[in-house]
Amino acid sequence: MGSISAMDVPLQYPVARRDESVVDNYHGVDVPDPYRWLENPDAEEVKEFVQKQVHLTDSVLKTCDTREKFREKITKLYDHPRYEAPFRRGDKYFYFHNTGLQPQKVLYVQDSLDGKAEVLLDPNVLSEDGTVSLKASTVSEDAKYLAYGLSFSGSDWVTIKVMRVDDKTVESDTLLWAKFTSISWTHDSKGFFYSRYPAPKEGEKLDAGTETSSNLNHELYYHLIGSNQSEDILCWKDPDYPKYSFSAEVTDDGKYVLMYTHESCDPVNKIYYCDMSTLPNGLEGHRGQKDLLPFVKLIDNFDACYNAIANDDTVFTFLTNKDAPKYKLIRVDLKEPSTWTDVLQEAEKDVLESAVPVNGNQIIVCYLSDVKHVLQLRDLQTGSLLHHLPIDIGTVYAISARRKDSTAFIEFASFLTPVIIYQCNLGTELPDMKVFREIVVPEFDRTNFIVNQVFFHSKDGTQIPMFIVSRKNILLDGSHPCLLYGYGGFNVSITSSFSISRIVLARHLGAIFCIANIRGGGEYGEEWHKAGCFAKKQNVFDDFISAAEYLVSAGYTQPQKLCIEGGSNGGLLIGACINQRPDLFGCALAHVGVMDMLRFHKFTIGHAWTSDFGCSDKEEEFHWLVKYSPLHNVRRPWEKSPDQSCQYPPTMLLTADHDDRVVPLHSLKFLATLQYVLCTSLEKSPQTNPIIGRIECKAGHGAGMPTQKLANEAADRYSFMAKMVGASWID
Ligand code: X98
Repeated sequence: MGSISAMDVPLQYPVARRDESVVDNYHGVDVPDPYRWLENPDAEEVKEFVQKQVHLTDSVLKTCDTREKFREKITKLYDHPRYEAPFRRGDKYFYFHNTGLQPQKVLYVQDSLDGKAEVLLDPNVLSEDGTVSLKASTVSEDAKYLAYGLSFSGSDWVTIKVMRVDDKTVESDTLLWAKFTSISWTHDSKGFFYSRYPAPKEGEKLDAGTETSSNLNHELYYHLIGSNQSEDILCWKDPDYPKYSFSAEVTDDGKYVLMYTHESCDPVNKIYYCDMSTLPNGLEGHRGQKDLLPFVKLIDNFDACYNAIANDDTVFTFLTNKDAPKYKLIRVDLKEPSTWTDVLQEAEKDVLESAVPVNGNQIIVCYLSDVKHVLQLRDLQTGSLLHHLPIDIGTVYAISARRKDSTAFIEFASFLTPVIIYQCNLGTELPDMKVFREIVVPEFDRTNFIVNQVFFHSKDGTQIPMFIVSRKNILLDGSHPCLLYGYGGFNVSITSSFSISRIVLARHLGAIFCIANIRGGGEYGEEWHKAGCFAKKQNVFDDFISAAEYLVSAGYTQPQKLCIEGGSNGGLLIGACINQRPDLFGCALAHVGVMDMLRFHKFTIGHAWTSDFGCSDKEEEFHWLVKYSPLHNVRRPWEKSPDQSCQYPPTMLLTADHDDRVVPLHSLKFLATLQYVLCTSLEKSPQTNPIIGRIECKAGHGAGMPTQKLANEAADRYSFMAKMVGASWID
């Protein structure tokens, strides 16, 4: 689709070498991979390619005249105090807070909720540019120690450190090469469980997070405070299954350690447990021993997902999807591991997302009901409903409570509510929900906007929900710039959230923004997820395309003004959709996408995604993947469409040098292919819409990005969108 405001002069794309000699044979089918050389991030040629793309993108962004306005406005709106829900450990309270424009949130400690708060750990002092962020911070039960993970430049790698809470001294403990780890303290505060991979090879250690090698052979350790990492107790490994990953959780009563084993990103797991009181010399006694911890197998197949909620001695309650795709609560006595009983049955329509024990014998349960959260207080023993906990239409981001607490903190947000933290007192006859903190964004007036939820039909007739956020009283005359966002995979539900940059888009471009809750996500439980996996992945793209068609036919927008956006698995969604329907969109923003569906499993944690995608090593699965893989489906639309001027929408691919979740090579290879096929062919190409790559430095998959980088990136992509869809700034 031709954009309303194409570039003033055609872009000069860098010439990227094509190595026609690289051809793979998949099950008898030859597949060329001429940009294989872009898979090596350390090669000079790749660095040059990246530099040239950065230069080209800068030259485009310089012409986007709303860029500075976006940057200024977004930065200004970010400049407000933000808080997360407090949590209690020992006799202290802890919470995260950002005063506004601090690059990273800071951890505070106080003796009581209305007592003086002190900074406990400020990651902003750990780097000059705010690119060191906190991950997996955990306070010991007695609040004596904080174990915290540091991530550098947005990488998934974590270095764990330990601090004494009372005098804030940092201990010498330094644990390297942790990744995909929780931190769980034993209740004696002598140490904690964590997970790590073997250290990468020598050459790969230099700039951790830029390597692409596979993450294999995860191991579970126990670290004793004050000791060297080399002395850590190896609790579990399974070299026969190098793709397995392990995590540990000490139960609320401090008696057991539960070990979860995952084989992929599928929500299925094994559960083993160890009664730590049965270890003859405690965990310390295991130091230097060859044996792993004597775990007992409770669930030893990957038949479903099991998450421990609570235990009374040997009686455990689990949240599970075993025979219940919308999840339920079940109970087992470890002494009788073959007898499981239902505590709270699967609901007919709503997905049971979480259950948090509180106030002795109660649980706060959170359901997802047509993509909106619903909270209830129930009896832990019987599952019976005690009270509804009233919340507005939106998302519960956190429930901070312990079984021994009579107060819970509930973090709530929605498209038009920045964050409200409720303090829910359960010590009274009726639960008492009061606003503990409300985040106020200056100059944001929610009364100017309206949120609608519509249900449209996809290609195969399935009803798909979509949120539409717009200014009030808009005319449905097809005139509005529109941003459509989707994800569509991995059981991830995209619920209502507050976004400063989208509010600026709506307020100053008059744009509508929409979230399509397409299949592959968890919005309606495991069936909804599976309906967007494997051979059914095309459903995800069909749903998203139908969402776009709905927005056009209902008069919200028109193709030239419609921008699509997605990240990660959602970046793949955008890549596939511009290949399949280049005519339907006026702009495309694909962040950190999986674009090479034949080779994704070879890099970092990519092997874990075969649970949604399948794998090209298998013949049948290769045929699913090659059909929609963005990299392998770039064709000149003017050659196959009756409209000979049909071209790809203006497209921005975004990636970052330390993205070790979806390695940058996906976007680089896709970018080179799009530019070659569409823009630099020998005959005159009608492709005048720009195809550019924005490659961030010292950033990763998204988590831990400093505030100013977030604002700059949003300004770049939305000013690009504004120019491409012909939207001008409204003061
Ligand atoms: C991941 O790849 C999640 C990565 N990941 C984790 C953690 N554990 C994992 C165990 C097995 C496999 C992957 C794991 O983050 C973890 C555990 C404890 C604490 C913190 C982390 N995801 C997919 C992704 O990023 C979908 C969402 C999660 N993708 C990128 C899928 C395709 C594109």
